Amino acid sequence: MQHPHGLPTSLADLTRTLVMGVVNVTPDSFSDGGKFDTTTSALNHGLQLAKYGADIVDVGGESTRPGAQRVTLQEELDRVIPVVQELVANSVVVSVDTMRSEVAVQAIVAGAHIINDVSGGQADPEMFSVIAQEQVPFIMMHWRGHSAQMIDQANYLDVVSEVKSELAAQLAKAVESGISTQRIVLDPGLGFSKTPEQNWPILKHISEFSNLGIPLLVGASRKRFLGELLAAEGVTRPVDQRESATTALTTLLANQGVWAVRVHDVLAARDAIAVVEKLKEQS
Ligand code: PMM
Repeated sequence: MQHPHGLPTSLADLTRTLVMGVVNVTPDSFSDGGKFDTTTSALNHGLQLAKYGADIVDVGGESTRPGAQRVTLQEELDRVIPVVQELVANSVVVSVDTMRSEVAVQAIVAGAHIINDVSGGQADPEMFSVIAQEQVPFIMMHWRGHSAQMIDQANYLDVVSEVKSELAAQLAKAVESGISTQRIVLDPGLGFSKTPEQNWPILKHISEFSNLGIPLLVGASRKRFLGELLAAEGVTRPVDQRESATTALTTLLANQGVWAVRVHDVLAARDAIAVVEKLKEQS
């Protein structure tokens, strides 16, 4: 397993796909909005995910669901920083899901190990210099614009090659700004400026993205494209009934050697990865 440099050794030694558990400290995320919107409930959820085997707990204070409005910097800091501090105090490896360099800086001061930027450094012109300075692993997702606009940006002639080349271009900019390729993780950004149908070719051709030679993270968990796949009689499958499909994807992605999956049900993901690893051991 090719890991980004700068991970805690507890993770750097692992040879399987890692599991990133999601903690959204938001009232409005599509998957778990409102469940963990206080420091205490978010912290308890993060600790629970770690207990179930999350290698990384991803803390986010801003919903990125299509159409969502932005929160203020202060609100994002107030949501995220206390949770990061407490999780780190409990020896949890933490990533922070933010598009703001100021949140990244303060999260790193609070002990966060990884920055996860769904805009891949595009939303905040200072993000690259902060990451270059702080030298933490940096997850760069494919992104075309903020949530309010993303539904209108899902225009592709060839989604796989366009997402790949846009990610490669953003990677080149990060490297020009002084970020080592060895600290970067790429993510095709399922559901971000993509229609439900456009996520499937990306998943089918995930090896195209691995060919960039950078570890990959994939976040498919409970997303709308799974709800549409499983729709019955025209009714989209509800968010809390998309787990088996999520786990099926985790199995396939782990079998293809992706670096990490970002999921809500950590135990299910770890179980799927255990099966994949057991099969890989067989002659
Ligand atoms: N998806 C969401 C939020 N953050 N970060 C990365 N790197 N990749 C993703 O696919 C991703 C993300 C939206 O999902 P959520 O509302 O369940 O957190």
